[in-house]
Amino acid sequence: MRRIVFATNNDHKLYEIKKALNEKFEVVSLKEIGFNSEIPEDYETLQENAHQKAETVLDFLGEKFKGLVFADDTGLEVDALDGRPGVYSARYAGINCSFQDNVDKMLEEMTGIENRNAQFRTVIALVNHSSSNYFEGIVKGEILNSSQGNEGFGYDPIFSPNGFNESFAEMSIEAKNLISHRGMAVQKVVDFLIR
Ligand code: ITT
Repeated sequence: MRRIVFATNNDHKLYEIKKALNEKFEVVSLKEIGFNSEIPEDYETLQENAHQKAETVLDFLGEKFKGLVFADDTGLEVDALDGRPGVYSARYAGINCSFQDNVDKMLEEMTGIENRNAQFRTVIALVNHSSSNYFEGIVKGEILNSSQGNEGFGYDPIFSPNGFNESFAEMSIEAKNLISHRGMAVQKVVDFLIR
């Protein structure tokens, strides 16, 4: 089976992607290749950050590595907040904050705001030593008034995708993957590689 290295330090993402690519590709984690450093994300766009993460790991693997590396950068873009926190979603409540800190801050900032429309956007960078390709996935939905559910990670307990009465944190990984930003972007990667 074809192997792809996934450049993430987020175990939840790793798990989702492993499920999504199950049987099509073998997803290799950073732990498995012996990469133990923080991956930088210094840019102001999802695409540039995704590219930087994937390239950092490709450089680590060196010229002899002939395979593919991919990385995803994801942001929650809230209409009433002019698209914030967007590319800064991981550190919305401050550097080294927890998922819960971010959820609490979002609920507080959205208190009393009627327009709850938001979207998750993922950009995946897929790189090797001769090319880079990008794949975007978007899911639209709304920010709930309080947390619901215990599955998933990040902002999942307060995001409900359009057409569903549950939050992402009330869905199984398989159900989330079918409609999510990451699931959509991964499907485009699969179509590209299997074309
Ligand atoms: P890597 O960069 O190591 O992949 P990360 O957690 O820093 O992991 P991102 O910068 O892409 O990943 O994501 C920013 C934040 O957005 C992340 O910390 C979560 O809080 C949130 N997030 C990303 N994907 C999400 C999802 O599917 N559901 C809920 N929240 C998500």
